Amino acid sequence: MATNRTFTMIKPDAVANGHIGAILDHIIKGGFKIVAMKYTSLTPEKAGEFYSVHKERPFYGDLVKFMSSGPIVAAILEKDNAVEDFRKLIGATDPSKAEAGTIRQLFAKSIDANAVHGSDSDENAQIEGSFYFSAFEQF
Ligand code: IDP
Repeated sequence: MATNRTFTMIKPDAVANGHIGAILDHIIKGGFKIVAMKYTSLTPEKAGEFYSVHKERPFYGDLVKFMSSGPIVAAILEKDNAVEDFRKLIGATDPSKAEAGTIRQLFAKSIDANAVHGSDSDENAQIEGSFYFSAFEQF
C-alpha cells in the first residue's frame, strides 16, 4: 500500500541557479505539505553513502562529485500517494525527456544536474528521510 510521504532534495544546480523558491512553490501548489526541511550540504562521503545503490553505475563518481559541490535543500513531503505523485511532478530523469510543466523540464539543464531528487519507493522514502532527519524532526 502506498504511504503518504516522500523525500526530496533540491540539488546543487537548482540552488545555485536561484530556483529554491520557485521549486518549493511548485511542490506546494502540487498539493504537497512540507513535513520537514533543511538547507544543508553533503560531503563526498555522505553523497556516496546516499547514492550507494548506484555505486556500480558509470556515472556514480560524477554524481557524488556533483551532489557534494554546493548547498542543497532536503525535505520530507506529505500527500496521498506521495511517491508516485511526486515522481510525476518532477518528470523524467533526463530533463529533455521530461513532460512540459514538470520541475525538471522547467528548472534542469542536463541528466546529471537535474534540479531535484524524488524517492522511487515508499521504502526508500523512509530510508532517505531518515538519512537527514531524526525521528523527532519527522513529526
Ligand atoms: P532518478 O533521480 O530520476 O530516480 P536515477 O536513475 O535513480 O534517477 O539516478 C539518480 C541520479 O543519478 C539522477 O537523478 C541523475 O542526477 C544521475 N544520473 C542518472 N543517470 C545518469 C546518466 O546517465 N549520466 C549522468 N548522471 C545520471
